[in-house]
Amino acid sequence: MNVPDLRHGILVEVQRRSASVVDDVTGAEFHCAYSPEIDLKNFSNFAVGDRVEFFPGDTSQEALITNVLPRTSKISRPGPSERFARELILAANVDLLVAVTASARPDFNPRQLDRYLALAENFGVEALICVNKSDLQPGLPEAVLYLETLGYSAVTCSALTGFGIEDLRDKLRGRIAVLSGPSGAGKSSLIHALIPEAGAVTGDVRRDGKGRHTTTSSRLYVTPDNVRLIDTPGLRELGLWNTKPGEVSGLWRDFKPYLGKCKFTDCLHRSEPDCAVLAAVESGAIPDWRLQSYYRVLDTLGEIVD
Ligand SMILES: Nc1nc2c(ncn2[C@@H]2O[C@H](COP(=O)(O)OP(=O)(O)OP(=O)(O)O)[C@@H](O)[C@H]2O)c(=O)[nH]1
Ligand SMILES: [Mg+2]
Ligand SMILES: [Zn+2]
Repeated sequence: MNVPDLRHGILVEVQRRSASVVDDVTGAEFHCAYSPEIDLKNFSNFAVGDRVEFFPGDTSQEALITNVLPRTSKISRPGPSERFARELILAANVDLLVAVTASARPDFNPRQLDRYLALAENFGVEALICVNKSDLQPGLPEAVLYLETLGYSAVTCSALTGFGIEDLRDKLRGRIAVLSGPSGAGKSSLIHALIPEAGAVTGDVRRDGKGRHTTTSSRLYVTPDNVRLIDTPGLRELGLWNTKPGEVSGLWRDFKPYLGKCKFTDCLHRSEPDCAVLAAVESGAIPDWRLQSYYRVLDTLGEIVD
């Protein structure tokens, strides 16, 4: 028997009994079954972005994924049955979360944007703010300029006209990125603009301006210039679910200097006396919308919010 020709690759699409793998070296895509020997205890499930060893198949045997390599990061949601007991990995090895927001249609909403930034902080993934639809409303909103002072990077672009797309591409190069953000912000349109051959499905924004849920399955797109982008519908509505109330404020970068300085050690910065965070908002050091977005996340912990 021949020695199996084992290769390394990345999962670009995952189904129940099989997955598509892109070969690290050749860039070719293989449709593989899973080896029954893989122990998923430490992995929960296969996810797009997972790095694997695989056997590309030959005349006598089908292509087979033989091993999953350790993850450097994961973005997950509660499993379908036992809530909080089992997690479902939505994307693996992500090193950049692009928080996509529209400058208009739907209206720019900094409190909603904060939710995606908190998600990135929570999973230990760097965030990039992407304000799309610059053709409707150019420039960065004031709230985003503030977020830049906290160390967040931001780009403004238009998937429609192509404005800013090369700038965005430069920031994605060499990374495994996920696009997250509300329905209708233009995530699929941006993937299409960045990777025309992807043919990502886009939908018209609903008449009520809320956007239509269009993308239904996850896919990782790989380009020759080393951009790897994951389009996953699950991220759009993901709330923080693996976080305790007391941990949420630590995800707000501008709250950090004040944490531990409140009168109560378990202060949630709502209306407790001698709260250092509330004092900072009062003095104008922290904008009020940051406090409001924090409350919104705190109030909806464990829920799926759209
Ligand atoms: N004017 C303008 N419209 C855009 C732009 N980008 C996307 N759109 C439109 O916005 C709508 C929603 O775009 P999608 O790319 O489907 O949005 P999405 O974020 O993928 O939405 P979901 O898959 O539902 O989460 C579509 O009608 C797009 O044509 C842009 O830069 N400018
Ligand atoms: Mg989409
Ligand atoms: Zn406090």
